[in-house]
Amino acid sequence: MNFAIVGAGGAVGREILKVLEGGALPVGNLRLFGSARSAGRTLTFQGKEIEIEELTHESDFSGVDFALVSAGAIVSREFASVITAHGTVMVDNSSAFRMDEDVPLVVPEVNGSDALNAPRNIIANPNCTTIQMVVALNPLHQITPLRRVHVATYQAASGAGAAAMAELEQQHTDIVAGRAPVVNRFSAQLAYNVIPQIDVFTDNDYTREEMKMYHETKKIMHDDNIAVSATCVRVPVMRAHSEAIWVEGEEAITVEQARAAFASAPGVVLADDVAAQVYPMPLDVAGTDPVFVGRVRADISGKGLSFWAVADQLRKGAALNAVQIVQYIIAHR
Ligand code: 3JN
Repeated sequence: MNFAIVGAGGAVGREILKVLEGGALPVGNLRLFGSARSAGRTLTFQGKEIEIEELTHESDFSGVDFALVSAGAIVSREFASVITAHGTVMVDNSSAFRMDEDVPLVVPEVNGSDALNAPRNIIANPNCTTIQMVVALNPLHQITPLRRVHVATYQAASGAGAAAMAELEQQHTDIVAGRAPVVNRFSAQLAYNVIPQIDVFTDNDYTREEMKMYHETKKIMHDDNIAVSATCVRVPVMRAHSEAIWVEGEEAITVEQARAAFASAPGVVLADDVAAQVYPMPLDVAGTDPVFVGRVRADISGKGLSFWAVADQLRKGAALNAVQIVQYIIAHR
């Protein structure tokens, strides 16, 4: 089968290339697309150099079965018709189409079959924080319908792209050398700091990132009655997002029930042994595929349940989930 990666030079694009390099999909021909700036550069795939083509309105996607697109919402909106013109299925990593009724929003462990009904040939990959949360919420939702979710996220620099990761590293270098750190990618210095803002603020004083978690969770889980209140925070971690999650369902969920559900849930690894100080941390999780869950405990303030979930934002939060959507379609159509 023939594939394209759009935004191949970005942090997610390069991670998609890595996932494909590992043999995740039956790649016949692979084409790479990028902006005018990255066009002409080459990337190596299976020992072969592939040149990045500039994405233009004249780009011809005929013969491409699936395009994995990660170049931001503006590019996705502008070029969706070019990419899908000849029947190519576009798996889009941006927020451009996520809430459109005729575009499925898919996390294969939760609602894979939604990917089989994509009338516009566009399938949306959810926001990274939502992906890892719903993978962990879904097994609990099978025990009793979840009604309220409170989450605080601890999001790595990787979520803001390769340049943001480089900025965090440079800030540490500059501070150690006695130089003033340069701030470009975030609203404040990230090194030795945490920033309680991801994306812009909306009218209700939640940020757009927080509202993505609210809306996308309902759509993926097919339940309009799950209300998510999120506080999204950037932390000086290079890769892998962490989330402190509190849930309340129609019925109480015991810790034993929750642990058993997590232990058998697809895509989840339960790493929870506080006596041995075992809990997931981003340094250990970076570069891996699953959503790791730990610190499962009963809520002492009511009938809820609290836990901690960590996943690599570039893999399950972006590249891997997109590839798994394609795998699901190939296996089921
Ligand atoms: O900052 C993060 O950790 C995740 C960022 C996601 C993001 C950043 C810029 C634009 C998105 C997204 O995936 O929702 C978008 C967007 O597509 O709107």
